Amino acid sequence: MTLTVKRSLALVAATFLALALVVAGGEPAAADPDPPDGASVNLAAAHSGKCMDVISASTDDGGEVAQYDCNDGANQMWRFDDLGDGHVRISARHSDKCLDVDAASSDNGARVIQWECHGGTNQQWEVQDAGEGAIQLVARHSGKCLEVPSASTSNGARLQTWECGTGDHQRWEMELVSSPALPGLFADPNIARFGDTYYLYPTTDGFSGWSGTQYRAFSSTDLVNWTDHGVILDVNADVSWADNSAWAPGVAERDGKYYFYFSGGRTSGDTRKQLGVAVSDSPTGPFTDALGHPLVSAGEYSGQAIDPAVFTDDDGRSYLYWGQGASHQVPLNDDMVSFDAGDVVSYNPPDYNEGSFVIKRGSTYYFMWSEGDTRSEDYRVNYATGSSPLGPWSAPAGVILHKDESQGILGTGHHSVVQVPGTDEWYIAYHRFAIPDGDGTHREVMIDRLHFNADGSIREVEPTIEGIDPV
Ligand code: FUB
Repeated sequence: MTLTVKRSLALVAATFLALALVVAGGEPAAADPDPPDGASVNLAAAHSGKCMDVISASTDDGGEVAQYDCNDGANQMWRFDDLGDGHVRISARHSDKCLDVDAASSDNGARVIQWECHGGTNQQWEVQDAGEGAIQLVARHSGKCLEVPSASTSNGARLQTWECGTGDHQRWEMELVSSPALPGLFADPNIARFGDTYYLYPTTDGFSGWSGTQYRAFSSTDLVNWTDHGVILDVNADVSWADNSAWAPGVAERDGKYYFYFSGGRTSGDTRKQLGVAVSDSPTGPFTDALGHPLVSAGEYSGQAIDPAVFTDDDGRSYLYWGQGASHQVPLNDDMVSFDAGDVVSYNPPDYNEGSFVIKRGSTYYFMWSEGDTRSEDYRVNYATGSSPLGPWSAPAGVILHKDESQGILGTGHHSVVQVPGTDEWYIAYHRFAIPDGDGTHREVMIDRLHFNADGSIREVEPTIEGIDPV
């Protein structure tokens, strides 16, 4: 299945701009009523400044939705998913249940609750521009607006739907809380550009023990709007020597074929991870295991055989990097599915853990890696420089991506980097703990700018909540 994921931060940006202009006494800008797909927001009623809230953080079907003093709780964070037809699904982040008009009533005064998401039109909302940076939310089944009854300013006032008007108690102001590049839980993004399109290949996250089996591919022409091409490889279904732990892939192209390097483990017997390679005629798969056995078997080299990444140099030669606990680096043979064991070199800076990735800028090669444990909020990225794809590498040059507690951004790491062709614009894709309530198995993918200093060193990345503008 191919699903086009349309994200737009325009509304949020316009909201902030409009509010800024109002504060400054200028003409408010028109908001673009286009919701940020997959983003999470707080919604404050314009008349009271109070936030849309699931009372007592209930996770039950029928949990009451009211206004309450804004408090940053996950029961006040609402995720917008674009349904692609002018409507959105709005779900509470603490419960994953949907904003729902009770019993699909079309009456004025119909109660609004949370309920398991089922796709009914009483769980679909149209986002309309309500001026001055605010929006109205119109229930699809009834055409009525979400409001605070009688413009109450009390905590606990339960929300309902009513004929749409112009009152502030039907206008909602959004504050962006989280806006991942890909909607949903994903990690270890490997970003690449083939032809005129960018591709992202992440780990599918949200499974205890990282036990997911499926890899998906996403494509984009602007690094912001991503198309989900569905499952491109399932290690349980498609790989004879693995049945889980589909982690952190890498990708490369050669002569019109695409090579997908991946790790897999087994749930019984020898559960150590191994590294494989799959091949396809398309960057969006489906991919087929090229060898029928691992490319790197467990125990062949020190550390865990995970986290492959490929760098292709200007002369067309590709290099494979992998390893957790130890970094191994080797030129790939022309077939892209083998290498000469005698060519493998290792480089182990003191805090190296995993997530190797190499780029070249000018004549300098940058070897980057993740330090710490992906379950730690201190997970971070460091780098070294060298004069060839295999080094020798300098001493670690310094951490270039780490948490920003002031924004609630934690566990930033396992990254990859892409250059906009013909420019010196670079972007870093990485994961962090999901916001809210993420951890080492509930992670989200972000893309931010990567800048170089005049001396060629990498400037520390400023991780953002909102991500980037389209390139
Ligand atoms: O996503 C599973 C594992 O977590 C990856 O292989 C590591 O790099 C870490 O991010």
